[in-house]
Amino acid sequence: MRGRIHEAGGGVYRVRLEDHRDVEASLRGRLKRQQRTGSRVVIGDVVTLGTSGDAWTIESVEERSTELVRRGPGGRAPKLLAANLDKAFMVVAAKNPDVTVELIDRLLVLGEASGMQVILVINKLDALGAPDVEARFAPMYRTIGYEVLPVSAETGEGLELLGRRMCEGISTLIGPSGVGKSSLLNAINPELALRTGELSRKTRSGRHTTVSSRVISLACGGLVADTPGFGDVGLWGVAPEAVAGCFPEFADPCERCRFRRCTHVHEPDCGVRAALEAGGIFDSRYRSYLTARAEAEAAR
Ligand SMILES: Nc1nc2c(ncn2[C@@H]2O[C@H](COP(=O)(O)OP(=O)(O)OP(=O)(O)O)[C@@H](O)[C@H]2O)c(=O)[nH]1
Ligand SMILES: [Mg+2]
Ligand SMILES: [Zn+2]
Repeated sequence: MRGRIHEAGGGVYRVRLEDHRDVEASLRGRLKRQQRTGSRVVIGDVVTLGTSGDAWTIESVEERSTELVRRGPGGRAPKLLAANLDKAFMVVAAKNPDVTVELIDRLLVLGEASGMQVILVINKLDALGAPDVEARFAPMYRTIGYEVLPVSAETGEGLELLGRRMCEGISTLIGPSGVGKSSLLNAINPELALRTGELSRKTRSGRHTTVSSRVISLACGGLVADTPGFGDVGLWGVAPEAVAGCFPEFADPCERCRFRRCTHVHEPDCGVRAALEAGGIFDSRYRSYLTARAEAEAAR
């Protein structure tokens, strides 16, 4: 019997079987040992189950199409959070907390590195000054090729399209605490009644409202992985050589670099820097690239 891990915690897994039943299962001995050595079974994993007596056991894990990994600061071991997600909604707020290009670029790099399709969501469109924020960021990221969805969980603006995107396949919402991820899920699927928090209260205690890892089934058939752990998106978490590949607009200019292993920092005849000078690459994106690259080198 095949199934997908919908919830993981304390050595017990809730698995949605292909026939739509939900069962609890534990790991077979060999997988349990691997769990300790680092290759974990996570939500989103597709597994094969067997039974021993009337208990379900997870026998094997299928190859993953994507991996959502959080890399720890200072070279701490990377942690796999979820597998086989199709889409990542990178959520920022137009205000409270305020958004910067650095934050957006960090989120986009994280998404690109995971192999997922990345969609940028700008929430709290109802906030004072939000239209200016939208005008500053949305056109730039659309030019690069990203889908940008300005929304408000409060007024419902833009939620029809976000809901449609969320109802296809498995996705996840990633973004700092307080941007409104749980509020958006509640607005799209009110039966969920997820806990949402007051920004001020959370900031003071430094705690996140969402703490457990699980897959949520939307009424429309979509699945959403709810994973805490990207509170500050501190690290870019990518190998130095892989950073340029996380900036989609660098792909064509890269073809024109004289050196195959060009870092686009100091080499002569660099296609990326030529594109930057010609206005084909945004200054802020190139700055984010340099920051990401430097951090990746430092973390090596
Ligand atoms: N004005 C406004 N406030 C919003 C909107 N969406 C969410 N909020 C408020 O922002 C605060 C944080 O919302 P949450 O949904 O808890 O944020 P979260 O991203 O799930 O936060 P964590 O679970 O801590 O990661 C709450 O007080 C919400 O009421 C919106 O569209 N407009
Ligand atoms: Mg939340
Ligand atoms: Zn180059």
